Amino acid sequence: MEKILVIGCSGQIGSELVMTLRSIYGNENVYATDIKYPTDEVRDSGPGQILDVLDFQNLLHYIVRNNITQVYNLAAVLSGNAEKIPLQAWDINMKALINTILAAQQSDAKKLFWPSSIAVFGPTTPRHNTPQLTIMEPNTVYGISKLAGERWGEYYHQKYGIDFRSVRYPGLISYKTEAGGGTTDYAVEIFYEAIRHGRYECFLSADTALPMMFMDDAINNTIRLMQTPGENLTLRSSYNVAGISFTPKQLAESIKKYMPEFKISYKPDFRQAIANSWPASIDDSVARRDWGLTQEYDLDKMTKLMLEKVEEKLK
Ligand code: AKB
Repeated sequence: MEKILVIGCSGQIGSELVMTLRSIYGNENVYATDIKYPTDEVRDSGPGQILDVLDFQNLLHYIVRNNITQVYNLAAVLSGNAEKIPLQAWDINMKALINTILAAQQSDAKKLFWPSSIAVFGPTTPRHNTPQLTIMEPNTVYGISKLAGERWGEYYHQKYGIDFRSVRYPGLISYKTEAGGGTTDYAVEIFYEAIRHGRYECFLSADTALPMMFMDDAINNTIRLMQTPGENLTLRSSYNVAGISFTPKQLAESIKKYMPEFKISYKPDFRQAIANSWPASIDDSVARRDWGLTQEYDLDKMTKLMLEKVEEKLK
């Protein structure tokens, strides 16, 4: 019987991941923690509490007391915010990971999912169809912490047998909980502004291509990776995930198919430099081969659903 802990259950990924895991493993077997209050559906459908992953003793106690066997640790300061508080972000991102690894060593929670990101790549990485193994010289605090985290995960797997699993998420697009502090957040904000005001001022330039993925695809693939027999996994650092690559201009054109009056303008800010250092598209053939990464949503299918759901939500 798996007992699963999701750390960061109130965030963009966590609020949806918890509900999907509960539908698979049973509400009572999926524990949800965060330093922020969760959504009503997360709070009301199963166990959980306010818990700070940086507080190691409390974390370990919670894991042992509830016989946790798997942890999804989603706590992180994202790329844009991390640039404003570099050393604090480094501290939070690394400590959150190391605490869950150490807790895994001292408990039965040996299986650990930790999200990495396309931010592990940098300006010297090949920008198109970025390979799984390539030059990695990230120049953002967030990217440096994600790359270091991948190395720590692989190290603890090889040396101490921790069942560490990870994907390099592209930008994630969802309607339930808004993202916060990332460079790819424009691709979520744009839908809210389209519905509210019929227009959007984008903080990236028109032709900035970045890889993105709709949340349902991200959640399904994350769970698929966690359910794959360990012997099939040839990588214990983190798997490339391509998603769909598009520019703000292409996203705006997709929105216009459903909202012809929609208007976009561009006013790049400090996040443009971050986006310029990331890949435009990704090669994820290793993930497809090892654990069957797939994806259901293309740009227009995602746009249509986002517009419908954000409109419903704002009503
Ligand atoms: C961010 O923009 O910081 C994140 C990411 C790509 O990891 N969405």
